[in-house]
Amino acid sequence: MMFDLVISGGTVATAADTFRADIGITDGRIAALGEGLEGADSIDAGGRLVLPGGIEAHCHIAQESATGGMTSDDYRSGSISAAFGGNSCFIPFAAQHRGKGVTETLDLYDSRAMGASVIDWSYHLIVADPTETVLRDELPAAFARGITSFKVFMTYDLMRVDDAQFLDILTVAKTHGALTMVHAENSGMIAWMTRRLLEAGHTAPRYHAPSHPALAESEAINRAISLARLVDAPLLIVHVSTPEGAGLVHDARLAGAKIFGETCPQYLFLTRDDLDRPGMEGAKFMCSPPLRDTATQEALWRHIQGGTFSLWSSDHSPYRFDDTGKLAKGTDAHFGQIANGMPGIGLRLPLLFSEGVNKGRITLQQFVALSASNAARLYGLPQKGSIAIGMDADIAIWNPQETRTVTVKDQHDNMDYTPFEGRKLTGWPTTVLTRGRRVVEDGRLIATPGDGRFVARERIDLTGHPGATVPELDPATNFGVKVAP
Ligand code: DUC
Ligand code: ZN
Ligand code: ZN
Repeated sequence: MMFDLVISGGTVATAADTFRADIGITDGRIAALGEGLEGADSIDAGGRLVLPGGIEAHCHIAQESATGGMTSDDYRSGSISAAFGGNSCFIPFAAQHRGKGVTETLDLYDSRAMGASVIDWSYHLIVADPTETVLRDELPAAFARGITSFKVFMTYDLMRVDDAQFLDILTVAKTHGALTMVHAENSGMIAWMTRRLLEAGHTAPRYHAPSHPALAESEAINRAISLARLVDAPLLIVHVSTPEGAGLVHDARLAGAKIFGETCPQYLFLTRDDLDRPGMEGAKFMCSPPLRDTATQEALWRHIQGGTFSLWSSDHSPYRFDDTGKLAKGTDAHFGQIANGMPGIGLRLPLLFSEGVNKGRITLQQFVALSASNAARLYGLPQKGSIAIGMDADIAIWNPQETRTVTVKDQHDNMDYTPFEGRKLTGWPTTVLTRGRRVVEDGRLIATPGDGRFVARERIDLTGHPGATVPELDPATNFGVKVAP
């Protein structure tokens, strides 16, 4: 049998196994795994690892903030830099702003992504204005359109939902099989700390860290988990940055709640000391939640090893170090006026491979799970995230021995800095395919903008997560109220 393309001689790894095999690809799908396969076209993967293409499941692309700032990456540059970082699919956000509908928001993002992305994509929908129409009509319509994850904010005055609105969204999401995601930080604590710091004259970027205390995260995570448990809805806590927060995710999972956790490279590779650079340089390291300390890094590695985190995402939020981004409010701006976020879409996987797999902290199987397989399962992409017959031929070929020093010049995003500058990493993706099509080959861009496709996603796969409605919500137990016989 002649395949369209054969990847030969590589070592294939999935979230379950590592084995030697050729991969036969026809019509964009994996058609065979075997030995001595023949194809009309071929890629020699001798001495390389052949992995499922990464799924970057948390990144901000062509997204305007509620205050009007625009990320510096669009779907062309964002998808290209994702591909150079070993990703064959990504899921940025489509952000609803107050007063706007969900359908018009999704239409807007379609116009930004179509014809621009070099890899397959979907969106998570940020819900900032959960009106009756949104809850009744527009969220179900978004779900029917294949947008099966909704994100809410517990902080940011122009974005946040209150607890009752959060419950409404969790309930609609649960009814349809969608996954709710949450940015969990206590808004009042942040506002209060910010005011106190500014009153004391502390305006420099370094004060961003104390303005977002660890307790603000753990309080909000605890509340978010409680809300999800009340209605027995699945909930993903994004960008967990503290051991306390990770502990809450871990405990909730043990208690049988459908809670999932995500962390990001910045919390394991950088610390709040990075905010302490001269002048405004620290602004490059401002993200929310903020960077913490080295003890946190170690604790978060243990939570990765122990399985607390299902997702490892870049939270790529590209704001340049100029007046289009970090310096939009001038060089005298106080920390509360500076855009939150940092870039890293092209380095998410090399960082984890080098420091995780190569240093023996995690197995190759854990790497594959964190880079692709778990995201595929949680976000309804059953055709992606593994290497098996019938699946999309979304594949990343890695050279596990190659060492490079990270520099902004080698990034493919629209940024003018990388927070990981100067870091020496071993293990890099060299070739990436989406649906059997070369996107990047041996470090060269092959695909053209528009080659990527929108992927309509399915409901979250909750196999292995039993339900547990609380008595107070269960009509079958008379809402937990005993009635005299
Ligand atoms: N939250 C994110 O998820 N990304 C960037 C900034 C933020 O607050
Ligand atoms: Zn967030
Ligand atoms: Zn984010």
